[in-house]
Amino acid sequence: MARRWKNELTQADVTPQAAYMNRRQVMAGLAGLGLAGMARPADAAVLKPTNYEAITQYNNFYEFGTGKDDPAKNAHRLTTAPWTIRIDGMVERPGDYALEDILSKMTIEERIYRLRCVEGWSMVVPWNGFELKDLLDLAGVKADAKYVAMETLLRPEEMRGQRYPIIQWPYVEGLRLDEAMHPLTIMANGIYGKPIPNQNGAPLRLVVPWKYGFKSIKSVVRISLVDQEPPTSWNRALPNEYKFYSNVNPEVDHPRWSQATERPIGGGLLTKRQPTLMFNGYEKEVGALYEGMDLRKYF
Ligand SMILES: Nc1nc2c(c(=O)[nH]1)N[C@H]1C(S)=C(S)[C@@H](COP(=O)(O)O)O[C@H]1N2
Ligand SMILES: [Mo]
Repeated sequence: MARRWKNELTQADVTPQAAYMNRRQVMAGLAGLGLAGMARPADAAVLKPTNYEAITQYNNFYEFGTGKDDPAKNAHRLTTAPWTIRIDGMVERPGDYALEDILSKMTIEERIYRLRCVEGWSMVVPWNGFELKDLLDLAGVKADAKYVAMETLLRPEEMRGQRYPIIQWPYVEGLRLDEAMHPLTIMANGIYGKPIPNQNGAPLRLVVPWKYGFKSIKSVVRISLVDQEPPTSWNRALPNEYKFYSNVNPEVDHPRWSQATERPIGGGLLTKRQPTLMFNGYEKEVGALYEGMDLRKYF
């Protein structure tokens, strides 16, 4: 399948790190994901160290606790195989899709993306994954579908955070269909050429790089094509603070803090805050999706 979008970030933009991954480890990881033929990211990875630790130990995944280090401590309890994803609603071929069947039909590639959390911190993550559009095409989206709704696994026995009503479980998110079909929108099953760690949303999570991190729902078990704007977890919890779109926008402050700058994670305590970019730096690619929309109203 042809690449429809090209990385502008290089390995030099990846969150700097302590643990250095050598070429052999990267290639082994790629082989494990069925990516052995994918030379470019491995060649890039050999040039620069990457901060695998920061990305896999500083997480938001409330199903495993609300502390930044809780997911890394607790997520090993999650069983991620076998894994099926129900695709239903307005599709030609609804059903329970086994993850391995999905992956066998997808083209896995590396996408180095900025990740901006609404709390004001950021990372740059080299994901491995496939375009959500390819999965939606597999299921066959019907003409009247307008939105995509997604749901995280509900399994309080393994996800201890779900034993507490921090938010309404399961975690749910959604995109407008054109956002979901955009070539920047991927489903990730790997980081740094290795299988995605549980704390980062194994075995498959959404990544929408121009939106605040909470839109990128983890450990997805259901994808529904619908014709109404679906409910989303953080809008349901705090409707005045989080609305449906949640596009990164340095000019629209959160009601309780500024969104003009962000703190890069993984560079040490002296790391300076940096300016937050419109649409997290992806304005050229996605700005047209929101033409004519009042972004102060639809935030
Ligand atoms: N199911 C689920 N998905 C989730 C979250 C969560 O708590 N539960 N947290 C979100 C938030 S707030 C962010 S910033 C990103 C963090 O992804 P990372 O831990 O891989 O950096 O995941 C998002 N996806
Ligand atoms: Mo977040």
